[in-house]
Amino acid sequence: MVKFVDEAEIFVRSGKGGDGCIAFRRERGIPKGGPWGGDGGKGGDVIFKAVRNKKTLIDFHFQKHFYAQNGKPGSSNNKKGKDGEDLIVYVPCGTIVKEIVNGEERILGDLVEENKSIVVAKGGKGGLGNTHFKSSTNQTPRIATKGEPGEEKKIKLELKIIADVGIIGYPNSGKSTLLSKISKARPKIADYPFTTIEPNLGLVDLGDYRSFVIADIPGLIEGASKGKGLGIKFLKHIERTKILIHLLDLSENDIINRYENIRKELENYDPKLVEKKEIVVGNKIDLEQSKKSMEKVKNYFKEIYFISALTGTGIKELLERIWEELKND
Ligand SMILES: Nc1nc2c(ncn2[C@@H]2O[C@H](COP(=O)(O)OP(=O)(O)OP(=O)(O)O)[C@@H](O)[C@H]2O)c(=O)[nH]1
Ligand SMILES: [Mg+2]
Repeated sequence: MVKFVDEAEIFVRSGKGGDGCIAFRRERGIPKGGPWGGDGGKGGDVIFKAVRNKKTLIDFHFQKHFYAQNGKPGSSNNKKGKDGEDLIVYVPCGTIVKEIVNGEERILGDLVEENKSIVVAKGGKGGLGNTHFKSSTNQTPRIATKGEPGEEKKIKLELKIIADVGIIGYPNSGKSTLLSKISKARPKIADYPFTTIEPNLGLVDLGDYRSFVIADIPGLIEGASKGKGLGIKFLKHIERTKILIHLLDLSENDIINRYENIRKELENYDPKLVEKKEIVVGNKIDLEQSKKSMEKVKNYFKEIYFISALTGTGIKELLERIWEELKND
């Protein structure tokens, strides 16, 4: 399985409780009003919640501080201060939440299922207004308590990532070139087959909090399921991806045959692989000899995207299309 661990360290602070109030009743017709100060409101909690439309922890590399609202102080007329609002922080499903205390990690929770949430920092209790301190011996207490402070914590988030998208295709079709164009991954690229001998992973950041993980796997050829070339041992890395990008080198001959060969190899390995959503992409359209093939493949495939992984042509549209598919899952 293609897995890598995404990590982030952040700081959270729950809201402080509002202070209790000291006040006395002063109304016409009530000459000696008693204590009348309200309690402070509770501080807001910091809550982490698992959501499916987040795939990575990338947002937490930009925003690192999360503060819930403080409770408001109580006021006269025995009015309680407003509670501070909770802060809900959304994390991808599968995130492990740890607290770091003096360099030691302690697991607070494991947000695997969608919508599961945990309170990471509890808001402070509100203080008591002087109304609470009235007694037979003290009719006019000048005492109220302060709100409790919020909790401050250093949090480590960890996410084991499974690639959302796998790039497959013949050797030399440009899989690693595409990966390096759309992510910070720097796989080896060369004009000979089987340059890639281990899968590579990259994180694609589309902006607007949209990101996904894509894996480039070593080239496949006819007979791969019987051990030809590098074989199919790497296909297990794409078993759990949601989408396959099937990359075609349009500058080659025999494109459709090659496509079908790979489909057969996938099926031999695991019939489920051919049921997976596949987006077909014709690469190397910057080359003169690719022009002819573009017409041919357009007629063969219901949907096909044309790109040049080298120059970047068509890549934006392709990524948006991938996102369309991912966001609904
Ligand atoms: N002209 C042109 N060349 C490309 C394009 N994409 C990739 N190439 C070239 O094609 C060759 C193979 O690219 P790679 O990205 O290594 O191909 P790969 O599919 O990862 O190959 P393997 O790892 O061997 O399976 C390199 O020389 C790339 O520079 C493209 O869009 N246009
Ligand atoms: Mg490669």
